[in-house]
Amino acid sequence: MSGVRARWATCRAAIWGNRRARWFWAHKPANEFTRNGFEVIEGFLSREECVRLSRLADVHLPGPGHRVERTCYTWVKSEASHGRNTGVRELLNVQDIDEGLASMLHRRTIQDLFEVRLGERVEIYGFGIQFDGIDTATKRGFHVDGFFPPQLKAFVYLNDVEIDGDGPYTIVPGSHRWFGRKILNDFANALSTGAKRDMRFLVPARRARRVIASAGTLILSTQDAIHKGWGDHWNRPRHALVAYGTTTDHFRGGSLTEGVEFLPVG
Ligand SMILES: O=C(O)CCC(=O)C(=O)O
Ligand SMILES: [Fe+2]
Repeated sequence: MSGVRARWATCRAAIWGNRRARWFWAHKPANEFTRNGFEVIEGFLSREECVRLSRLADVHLPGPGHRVERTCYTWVKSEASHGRNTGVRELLNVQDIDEGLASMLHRRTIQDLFEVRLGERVEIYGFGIQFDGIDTATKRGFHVDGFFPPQLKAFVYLNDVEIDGDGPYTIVPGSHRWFGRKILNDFANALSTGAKRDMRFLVPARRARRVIASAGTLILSTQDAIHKGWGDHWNRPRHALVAYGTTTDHFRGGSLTEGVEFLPVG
């Protein structure tokens, strides 16, 4: 496809995706999660469980990206060529090496939390544990992970996030319902060299909420809301458990595969 046609295809996809997202959110029950695009629930995990999961990740995360066991692998973001979020390492499909997480998945604890808010069934692909190292230079700015289908993430801080320098999750309340601004940003990306789904313009940074919270706090989030990790993450690394899901209607099955392309073959 020629450059112009590819760009036009990107713009059409942005319009289509945002229209479907707008329709999706227009038909949801009214509550804090559907209004803001996220909800913060304190005390979801005990401090002991937070320490246990952080240690489990620390055992496997050092070194280059590699397979651990079954579908569990590590993803070292600095191995991607885009140069963003280079301080992040993640252990993916942790449910395959940890009974506690396997049982949480099976009991549908997180799925239920989303379901009561969305009024529809939700599936989780799997759990990741992220180590987000100190990074004041390469953090990706405001973006959405996708427009449609809805991508749902549940983040649990595994250590206290007390100040901006601890790297809080940052999200613009209500922005999952925005339409024109997201499309314009995607047009701008198609016309320049902007990364897909970056939201660089018309985002009022003052309205963004930085989630400062203690270890064990759960953040339910829909990733079509405009969000980012905090760019000036200077104080201490952050560990977070992340559950990745979507509505059952859009679930493709299988477990997490993000970043597997960077694993050594064999
Ligand atoms: O780690 C964070 O605070 C945000 C990262 C992010 O953009 C995401 O997980 O979609
Ligand atoms: Fe994101």
